[in-house]
Amino acid sequence: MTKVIKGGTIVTADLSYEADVLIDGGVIVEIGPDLKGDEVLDATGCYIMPGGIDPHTHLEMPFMGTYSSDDFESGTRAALAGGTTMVVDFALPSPGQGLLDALQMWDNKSTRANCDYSFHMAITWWDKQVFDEMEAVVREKGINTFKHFMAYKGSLMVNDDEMYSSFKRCAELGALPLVHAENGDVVAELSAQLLAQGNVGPEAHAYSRPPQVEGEATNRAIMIADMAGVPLYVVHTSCEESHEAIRRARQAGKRVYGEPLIQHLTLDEGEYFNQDWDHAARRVMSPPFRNKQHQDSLWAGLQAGSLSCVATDHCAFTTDQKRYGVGDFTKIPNGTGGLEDRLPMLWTYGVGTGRLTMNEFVAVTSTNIAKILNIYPRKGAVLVGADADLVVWDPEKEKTITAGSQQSAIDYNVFEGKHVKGLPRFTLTRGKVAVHDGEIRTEEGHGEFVKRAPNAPVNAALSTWKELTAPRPVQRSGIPASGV
Ligand code: DUC
Ligand code: ZN
Ligand code: ZN
Ligand code: ZN
Repeated sequence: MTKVIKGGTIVTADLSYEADVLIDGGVIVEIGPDLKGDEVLDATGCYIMPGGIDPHTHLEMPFMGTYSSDDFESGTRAALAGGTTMVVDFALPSPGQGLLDALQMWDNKSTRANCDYSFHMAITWWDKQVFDEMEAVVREKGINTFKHFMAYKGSLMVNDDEMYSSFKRCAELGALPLVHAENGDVVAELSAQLLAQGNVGPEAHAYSRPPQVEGEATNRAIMIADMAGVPLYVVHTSCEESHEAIRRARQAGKRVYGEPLIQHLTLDEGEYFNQDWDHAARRVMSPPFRNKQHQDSLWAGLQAGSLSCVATDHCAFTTDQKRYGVGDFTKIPNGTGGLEDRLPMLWTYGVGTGRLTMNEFVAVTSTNIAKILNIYPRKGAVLVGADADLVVWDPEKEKTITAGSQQSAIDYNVFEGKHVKGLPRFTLTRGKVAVHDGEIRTEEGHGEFVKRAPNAPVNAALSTWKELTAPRPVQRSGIPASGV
């Protein structure tokens, strides 16, 4: 059974043109005028784009005494409803747990996925076992990215020595390190101070994580990556301080990628102040929402190319879960949702306002991500031979976002009341229609794990500090060469 998408305009990261798309066996087999197929999907008035790839989700994640409430079924259903056809989640070893052991746990959860997926492996502790297992993770399991938390002191956080060792290992293996860049020591100190002063409400969460903690950590991670001779990917870049560090590194020829979230692009710190407790707590995430100047910086970064892609960090907790933190903001589970809304929100506030072209939209929601994660052109492309992970986008279709009609399992939506114009008419996952005009036809378990090969050596960081890693003379006797 072949399918043909007819009458639409193909929009890729490079160009826009009118053509039909013929699909067979889950892949694109022909692109051109007047194609015929067994089943016709009408794309009149629509754009045919690579499905979104969300490089950053936390589905069914054990975190802060609970589990995030969207699992691989509801999370990927939400993704498809909004035009996203692949998610990259995180396997998180608990302290002392082996990487392969943790990966097995995430493998078990992900069997319910409705769309394709991959994992980043988190490095949450460090010893020889972790060093050794990283090789199997890359070469046998097909995971070429390792995540490092510079915050969450006492649980997920790694120290600089561990991060440097892991970054060097990534360099050897052709893997890309990721960082959650916030100075965890300073966050812990500020949090304790705020609590001691009686600032226990959700707004104090924002005060405990000012832009400086993110800027400092981003700078530090970039310098450590440079010393290790490895590129770097900075997740959820939320502020000018972090963006500035990324811009400067890229200007110096270092391969550093920044990933703003749709939440930080469109919601600001006003969500925390003079709001009722539930409203503010539902928006507690790390990093927190920032002011308008930071938002402008992020939009400018997407336009200028200093920021590479847009993610969600989808990590959804119900209101009841958020209420674990009544009386102590540090116990509010950190995280917000966005999987279903990333594409419509970015289209509306980016393309709809003239801040992004349609081609830039495709680049930052799909193609750039596929390239950075080394799955292009199987994903992120409308090309013969690519997976038919596609969204047929209707620029005239509108709705007001509301929790009542969302796919996510939680009881609210941080974008509640936002009006979006631009929504999927069809979402296809490897050729299967999962969404048609808002009607959900997902198939639990349809999603497959996508292996990602290590990057070629050409993807090494272009370090300006070569002399540091070059062989250096050593006074092996330990006695100073010229007396002291
Ligand atoms: N930030 C969040 O808000 N939630 C999940 C993990 C993270 O870094
Ligand atoms: Zn994070
Ligand atoms: Zn995250
Ligand atoms: Zn229809």
